[in-house]
Amino acid sequence: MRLFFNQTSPYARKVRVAIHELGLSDAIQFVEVAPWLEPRDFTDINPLSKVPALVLANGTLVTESDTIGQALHGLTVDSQLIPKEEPARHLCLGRAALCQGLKDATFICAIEGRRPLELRWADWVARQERAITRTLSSIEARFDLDDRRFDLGDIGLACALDYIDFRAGHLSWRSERPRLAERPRLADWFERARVRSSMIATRPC
Ligand SMILES: N[C@@H](CCC(=O)N[C@@H](CS)C(=O)NCC(=O)O)C(=O)O
Repeated sequence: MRLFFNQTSPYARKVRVAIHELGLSDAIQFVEVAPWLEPRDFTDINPLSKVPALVLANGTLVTESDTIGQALHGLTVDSQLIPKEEPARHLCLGRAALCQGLKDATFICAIEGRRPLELRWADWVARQERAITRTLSSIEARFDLDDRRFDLGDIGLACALDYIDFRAGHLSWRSERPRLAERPRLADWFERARVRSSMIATRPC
């Protein structure tokens, strides 16, 4: 199998962390690409020219990070990436999807920041930043943050928080949100999640 990725993509990172957690690193060839440049040898494989993209052993292309996560889960005996039983399964996928939205909002802000100044849409960025702040408060209040588990939803959350630190550090999410509890559960959880070996091994360099 081959995984096409780049260092800074939070979507590719989620898949790389999942691969590490599943113990599949030796079964996969990691191929670094520059998707924005639409290199021909990559667009021949993934015409969308987006990372991550997984090519299975039989040549099947799988795109979209959460779909790739599900494919890797299906390939691995005893995978804990996605619970098998309901309601745990859809709760996990729901957490993963919400955290995907966090990455999307942060990514939109980063892309806006690359435009020439006169073309930037400040209201659109502010809209995304409000979504990020509200979503983090909702996660703090509602997510079951359990250190005994690091499933697709948790991986999605850890990668989203690291990406917010990387691209939207000015949001100061640890201190700027209304305090819902004496102790900041989310920040505490992230301090432990970010030092997992899978997270350290996949840090953008
Ligand atoms: N929804 C996709 C998002 C993938 C995505 O947007 N990847 C970006 C890198 S962070 C990319 O490859 N962009 C290149 C382009 O759009 O030209 C996923 O979850 O995999």
